[in-house]
Amino acid sequence: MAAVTSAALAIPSFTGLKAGSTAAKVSSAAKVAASPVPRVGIQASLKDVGVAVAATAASAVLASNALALDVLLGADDGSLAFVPQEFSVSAGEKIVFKNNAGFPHNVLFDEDEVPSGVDVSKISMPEEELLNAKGDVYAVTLTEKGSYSFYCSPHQGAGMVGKVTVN
Ligand SMILES: [Cu+2]
Repeated sequence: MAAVTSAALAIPSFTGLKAGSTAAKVSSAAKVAASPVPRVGIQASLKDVGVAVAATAASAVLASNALALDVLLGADDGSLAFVPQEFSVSAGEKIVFKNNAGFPHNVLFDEDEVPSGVDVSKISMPEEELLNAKGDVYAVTLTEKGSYSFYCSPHQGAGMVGKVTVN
């Protein structure tokens, strides 16, 4: 009797895992949600599993946006700019500069335009370093409230400058 029960349990759990692995192949984003998928339950059809994966992926994106602000280095049209060029963050919120187009770029803060007492060498990229490949990131967290100006040294003359207000 016990053997029959355990066999009956094994079949649905195998089905659940298989549905999960099929969904995970849909996209790389689905992999993030792969582990919770088997918990959806053995009754879920493949279509239901797909919906659950999409919902989980969307909430993961929202959660990461709440903790960090992305700034593109180089606009999609190739122009040499920070996108957005002027923005605000909360003190302690992470700013993630992402290499997008027209690189190499870097991110240097202007020592004359940061709140007093802030050491720009601690928040800027190392002077000789450049982001050379698409998707390279430089992340910084500013804790002193106030306004900061920053620029990309290869493209400062072309107007690749930006401003962030920390509230
Ligand atoms: Cu640049």
